[in-house]
Amino acid sequence: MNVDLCGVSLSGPILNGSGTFDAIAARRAFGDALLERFPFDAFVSKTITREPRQGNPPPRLWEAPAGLINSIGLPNKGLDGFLAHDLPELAELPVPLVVSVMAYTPADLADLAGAVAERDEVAMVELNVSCPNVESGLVMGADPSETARAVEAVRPRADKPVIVKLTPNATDPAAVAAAAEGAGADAVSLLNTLKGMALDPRTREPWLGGGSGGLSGPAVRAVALEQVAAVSARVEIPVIGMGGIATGADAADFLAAGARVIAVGTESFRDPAAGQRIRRELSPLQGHRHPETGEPSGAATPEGANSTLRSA
Ligand code: RRO
Repeated sequence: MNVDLCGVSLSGPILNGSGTFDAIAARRAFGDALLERFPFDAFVSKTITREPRQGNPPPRLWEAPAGLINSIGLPNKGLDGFLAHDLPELAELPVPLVVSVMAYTPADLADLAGAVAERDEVAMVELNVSCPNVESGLVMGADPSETARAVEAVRPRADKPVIVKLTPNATDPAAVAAAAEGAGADAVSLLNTLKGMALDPRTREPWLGGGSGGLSGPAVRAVALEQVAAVSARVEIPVIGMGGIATGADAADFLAAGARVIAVGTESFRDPAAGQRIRRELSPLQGHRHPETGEPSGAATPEGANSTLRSA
């Protein structure tokens, strides 16, 4: 099941969604067994920022029907803390490392992405553009030209593949994907969480310390599948599909909709070994795929996958 993602060879098509699997804590809990049976074929770090951040006040999670609303607020050690403490541990993982970065201006994003991309331990950089550009007040990833500006700033600073993580909270995510591609992105990943809110049932005040949050899990799967299909139809660069994938059949659907590889997110909170299980369940559904293009070649239609999407 070898897959080429932007020139990086992966031993399969399963990634994690950024921020949904703490590999450093898992290594502490499970020891080297984690490395021997690592659930993903590439590992995506939690998003980092230039400066350390505390994150949002608690509560940070709300369990929704078939999903989760989070308002974590990007707690992280900042670039220096990440490079000193987390990167050496993440470099021990047996799969290529993708580091997710976020900043509040294109120039700061370029500085951060450049500092990360120059490290040998890092295979690819993912730009999390689900945040406002403080210069324009617009959420970078909600607007095609803002996204293009961010990617244009990063492109000359990173000699590694650059993935743009798309937000579903855009009028036309496929137009944002096309803008990212036009500005030099090597891949897009989608989707990040959908804006959501929950009220405390006793007070009717916002439950989450951050006020509102982002919805993920099976509740968003149909939305994600539609956006992955729309984006895949619009761009030539590889698409990393995610949003509520919980089974091999779900993964097969996203691949049939045009994703080159898929990512498991919220399901890993329920079952830390979900990535492995999904890989196992997907394998008999996949048939033979070309390792570089991801195209199926003459094999049977994967069960659970809507192959008409490919020819549509
Ligand atoms: O940290 C978060 O609260 C967070 C981030 Br940076 C993100 O990109 N998506 C999300 O659902 N939560």
